[in-house]
Amino acid sequence: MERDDTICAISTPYGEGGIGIIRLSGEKSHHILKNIFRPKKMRARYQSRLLHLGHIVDPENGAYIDEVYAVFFDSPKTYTREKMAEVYCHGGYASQATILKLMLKHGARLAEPGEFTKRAYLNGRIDLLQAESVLDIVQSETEEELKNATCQLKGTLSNTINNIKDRLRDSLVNIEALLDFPEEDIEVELKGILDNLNTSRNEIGALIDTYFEGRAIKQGIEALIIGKPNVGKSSLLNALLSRERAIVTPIPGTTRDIIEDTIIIRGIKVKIIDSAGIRRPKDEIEQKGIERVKEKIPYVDIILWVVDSSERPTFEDDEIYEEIKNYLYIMVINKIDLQRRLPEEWIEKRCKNRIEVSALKGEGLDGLKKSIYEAMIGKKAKREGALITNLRHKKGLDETKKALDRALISIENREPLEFTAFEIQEGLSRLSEITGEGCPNDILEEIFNRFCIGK
Ligand SMILES: Nc1nc2c(ncn2[C@@H]2O[C@H](COP(=O)(O)OP(=O)(O)OP(=O)(O)O)[C@@H](O)[C@H]2O)c(=O)[nH]1
Ligand SMILES: [Mg+2]
Repeated sequence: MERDDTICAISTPYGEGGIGIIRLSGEKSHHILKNIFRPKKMRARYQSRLLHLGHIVDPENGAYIDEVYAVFFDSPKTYTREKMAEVYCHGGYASQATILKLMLKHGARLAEPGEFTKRAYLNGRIDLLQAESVLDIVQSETEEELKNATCQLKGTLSNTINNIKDRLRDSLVNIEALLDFPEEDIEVELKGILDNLNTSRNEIGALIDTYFEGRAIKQGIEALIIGKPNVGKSSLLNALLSRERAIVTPIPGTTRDIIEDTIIIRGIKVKIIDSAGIRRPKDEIEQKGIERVKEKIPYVDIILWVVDSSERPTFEDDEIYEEIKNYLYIMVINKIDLQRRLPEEWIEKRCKNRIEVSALKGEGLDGLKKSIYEAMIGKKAKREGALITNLRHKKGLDETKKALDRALISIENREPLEFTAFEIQEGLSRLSEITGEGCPNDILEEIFNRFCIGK
């Protein structure tokens, strides 16, 4: 990827639309656009950031391509910090493609995916965390996701990490002073360094703890409905979705395959998965269906174990309990509109977390949604600070925390301070990779390749 050349791309989605936006960035961007733009009002000089009405014209034959607005941005106050220009044309395929071709002909080259944002990062306008948040904003499907991504773009997470980095650098300076002037009051100094490291380590631990919540916000969670036949699993799916997604009948063994659909609970995408009732299978199809459910158990975030409150429990309920007891589950006691036959002691022995519903009458569903949310996100009011949503960031923080743990142990064991300094330096490098300094090229490639062209 060359950085000296001027890049161009269509930034709006492919297809018909109200307007189409074509962007240029690089030293020649103004020159290229001036070659193909004919303003309605001639001016001595194009003022930066002002919309100019005019036409895109092919200078070779004078052909008018489209009526457009053109805007020129002087560097460095631009998205990429380079000279930039944009054209707002009619949002048709031919108009956008022809303008793009003209720009290419006049010296621009087609941008690679995410190259505008990559230039913003390489030119120091944003750090890598902020660059990644741009992609998160584009890909956000819920308000919660968007809120978190915008927060990251504003620099909330970067600031938290930079503060920790500053504190670690202070510790390094203090250790070096101790190495140079060993006659200083070593106990007092060491206590200061220990406190400093402990605070940093705890802050990193707190950030790591937000990963589960962060991931739930970004990727959503999966809830598997499980239970023996006829307890009302498909009825529950339908009730949660408010539509007849799955077939419901009084015949046990109605559902044979996995059926899934997504609802949003307080801004979190929750994929609800209905499955075949678990029992001794009556035929090969049912057997395959039941195998599929069992295979899914370890991979979902939460299990909704449906039991029928109007029936006495059977050995099948207990077989299911044995399958799921080591995973996160909520017991959903269904059919509470009918007379109760499920003994309380049986329930109590098999669950910590239960909720009573009638899928048929739509009762208790809000309570169930609340329980799912709280089981996943916790009861706490949503925190305002930075959240970790990205596995790359979590891994970096995990490595940093390990390095700081080793640094703390080395002080406690009175090992030479050079060891402590080495571990702190290691932690600092891992943190710097997260914000982008010293991030290996292949990782940068991988990050920006996930962007669309034109962003
Ligand atoms: N009274 C009452 N009946 C219910 C309730 N929920 C489901 N049912 C009935 O129970 C029967 C079975 O419901 P389904 O939703 O098909 O049960 P399932 O667990 O999906 O059954 P399989 O797919 O066979 O495993 C149907 O006749 C439903 O109308 C409820 O809350 N109250
Ligand atoms: Mg069913």
